[in-house]
Amino acid sequence: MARHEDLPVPIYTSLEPIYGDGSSLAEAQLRFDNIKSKFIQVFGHPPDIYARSPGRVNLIGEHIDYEGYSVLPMAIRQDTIIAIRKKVDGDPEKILRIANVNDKYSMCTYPADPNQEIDLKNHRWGHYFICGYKGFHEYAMSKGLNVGPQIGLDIMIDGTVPTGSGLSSSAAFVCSSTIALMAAFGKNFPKKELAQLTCECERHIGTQSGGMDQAISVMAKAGFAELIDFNPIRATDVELPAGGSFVIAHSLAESQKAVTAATNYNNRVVECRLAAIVLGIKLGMKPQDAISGVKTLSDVEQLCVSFAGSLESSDPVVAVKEHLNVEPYTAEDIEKITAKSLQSIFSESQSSLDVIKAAKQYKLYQRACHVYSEAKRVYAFRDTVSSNLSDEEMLQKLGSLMDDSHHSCSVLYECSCPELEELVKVCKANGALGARLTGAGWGGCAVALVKESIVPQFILKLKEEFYQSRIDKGVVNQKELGLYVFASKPSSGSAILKL
Ligand code: NG1
Repeated sequence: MARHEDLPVPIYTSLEPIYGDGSSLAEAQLRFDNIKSKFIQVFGHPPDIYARSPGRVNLIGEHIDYEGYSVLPMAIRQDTIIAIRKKVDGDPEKILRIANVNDKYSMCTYPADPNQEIDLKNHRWGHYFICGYKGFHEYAMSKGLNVGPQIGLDIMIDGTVPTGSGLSSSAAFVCSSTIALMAAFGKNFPKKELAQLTCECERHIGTQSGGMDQAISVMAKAGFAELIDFNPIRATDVELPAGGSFVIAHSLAESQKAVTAATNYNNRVVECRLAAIVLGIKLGMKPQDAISGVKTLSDVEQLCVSFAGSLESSDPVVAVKEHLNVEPYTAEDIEKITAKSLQSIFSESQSSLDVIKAAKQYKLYQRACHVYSEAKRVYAFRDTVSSNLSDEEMLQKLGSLMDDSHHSCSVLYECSCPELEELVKVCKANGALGARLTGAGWGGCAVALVKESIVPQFILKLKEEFYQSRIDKGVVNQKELGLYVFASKPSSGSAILKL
């Protein structure tokens, strides 16, 4: 039987298979009616077809997907819906008109040219659609698929994943864009290829994204979290224990990942690569071989494990503790080991060169300790869920793994922020079995594992102890609080809708 990542994106003719039959369905019906009428109002025609992709919450496995390690997210019900229509042949304008149901986002237009460069210095919301547009065409070309002459497109977007929240609004947008294009051009690719291509095409926005968000958005299954492996991409269903619920709460600090890439997200990708190269050299590789062959910490894990074996351990962190300095490295310190300048090591990646320009020091020890220990916690989480423990014991154990993950993100990876620290503390003080930042961090959301029976009371406490002072200061509107703190069940992945 084909694994579900080998299947194409499902095509539905009604909303029930995605949104169920309760209040979510009624809400979704209103959104689809609205996007259709706005489409007609703005473009003068109904759309040809729709696509949707969800956001996600990562339960455990932070900042390790780009190091090649497995992660464990689940899709949430908030998603991006896209309505699309191909212009008729002979359309002289050949432009892409990208509108949004939310008036906050004014219409963006771009040429219908898959080879266009994205103007990164001028960040526009429509750029995320262009990532999908470029990715779709690059993929189709690499497979020799004929998608006909360049043609204008009308597009309307409706996104409910809060932006800058660590819940992957960007991946929901890029995946739904790519899938809408695929559907508009009468194509459908296997989910694992879509996950790969959407990960690559989101990099056009300037972040060296790891692939978790696109993989879960495309491959999620209702009712399950997924263990996502990379190289090759694979999704394995993980059934969560009964009696627990995940509450997602926004710290109200916006994480502007694309804008802060050089000092935050991409900085960590570069630090991990340098840590891996230095470990490789210290463990016997020739500098030039390490520079050309080592891309991620997973590439040198075996060397680290063999070293640990000599000290009767199998933990790669043992090698990190022996071979990397706790004190931060300067560029010169690293260049003495690599015998090559950082500029030439990263000469092929402009976004990495931007990191080097901005960085004063590199915390190789701390980043490597986080990555190796977090990778282990993901498997410990998966093993706990499939163990013989009682549901109660399982929930306790999962909570404590989440707490350890947060501590590592905060202290070793330094991707937290004061608001997230406060929020996680409030969660723990009010009965969360575990709580941690989720997604890239530096703002955005925390996720807390809470006994199902106390969810309403827990959310009320968060409102009192975290949000009320912010409502008073006008940071957030009382009426919108439901968008910022909610319990979530695992939802389904991307779909094409012919309504
Ligand atoms: P979010 O939280 O969506 O910014 C980012 C990356 C992931 C992963 C996490 C950290 C993108 C699109 N997503 O997620 O691949 O590395 O950070 O675990 O860049």
